[in-house]
Amino acid sequence: MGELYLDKHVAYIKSLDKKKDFDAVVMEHLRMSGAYWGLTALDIMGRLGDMNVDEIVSWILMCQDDCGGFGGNHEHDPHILYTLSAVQILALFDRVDAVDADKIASYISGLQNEDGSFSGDEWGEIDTRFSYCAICCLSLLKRLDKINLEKACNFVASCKNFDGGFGCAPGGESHAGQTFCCVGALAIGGALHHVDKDLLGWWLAERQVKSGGLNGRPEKLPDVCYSWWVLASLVIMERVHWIDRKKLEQFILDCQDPECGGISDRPDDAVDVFHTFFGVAGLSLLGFPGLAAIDPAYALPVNVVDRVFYGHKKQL
Ligand code: GRG
Ligand code: ZN
Repeated sequence: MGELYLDKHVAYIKSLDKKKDFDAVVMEHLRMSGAYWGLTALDIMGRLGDMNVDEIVSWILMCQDDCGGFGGNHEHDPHILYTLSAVQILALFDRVDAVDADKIASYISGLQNEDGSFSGDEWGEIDTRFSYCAICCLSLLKRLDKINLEKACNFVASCKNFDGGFGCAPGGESHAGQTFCCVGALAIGGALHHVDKDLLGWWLAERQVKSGGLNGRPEKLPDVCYSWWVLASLVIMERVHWIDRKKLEQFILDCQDPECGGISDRPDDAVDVFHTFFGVAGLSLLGFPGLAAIDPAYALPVNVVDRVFYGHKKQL
């Protein structure tokens, strides 16, 4: 088995907080999601305890708008993507009670459209990514009753294509990222009967290329983040044995920077926190030793999801 440079990845993620270079500026507007990727990766690697919880929680609270939604950073406009990331981070730290769940739920329910779809923010762009964010976030807040869940799931189902995959809107090309959002939303919403598991399982398994990596659509290059989008969908549908797991594991390990830590999209590219998270998360789904299990629908450690729903004691 290849080596996972766990300590290096922990050091890389921790170093991002202090960085003030170009990457940090680019990251500024999606800092909330960046924080979710980094912190969840740390938790899977067993190192979340090193972080200053109160400092992070008070920064998250500063990013909340009066309407209940969260922005990507302090004084940024609210968006459903960052609202999910904020709630996911609070769940990681067992601090969901620090926010008013009804207020967040009212922001999210206000984004649902007549056809069951969700807009990402007040500007109205519609995408199945936002359906996933709405359903995942409300489920974590135990407020799924605040939307029309049946309509939400029917809209997601209307984005299913002839190949079994899903797109961003009805008629949109199948893409593994959107497919994860739709399968995840339907799994959480209790509506997986809309998924043709064999047809979609086949399309997803075909995403594996010679190097062992996975791509997001036919004819495209492999990329470590699809080790999440594709693999999580296969795990939810119980079809993960349809790909060569050992070859995928090796592809992810080949994308590590053994000196400075972090994981890139493809071998020898520059690392970033997004691909570091999805690499570690993919290895977790593959059962790599030394990593905590991640839930394929909520994209949070299994022990965190259990704590949210069954109130298990904090595991430090
Ligand atoms: C909590 C895990 C989690 C997600 C939140 C934001 C979101 C919900 C989901 C995003 C799903 C998505 C659309 C992922 C795809 C990201 C990606 C690699 C896009 C690149 O697409 P192309 O077409 O690249 O530029 P390809 O790989 O097709 O060449
Ligand atoms: Zn990628």
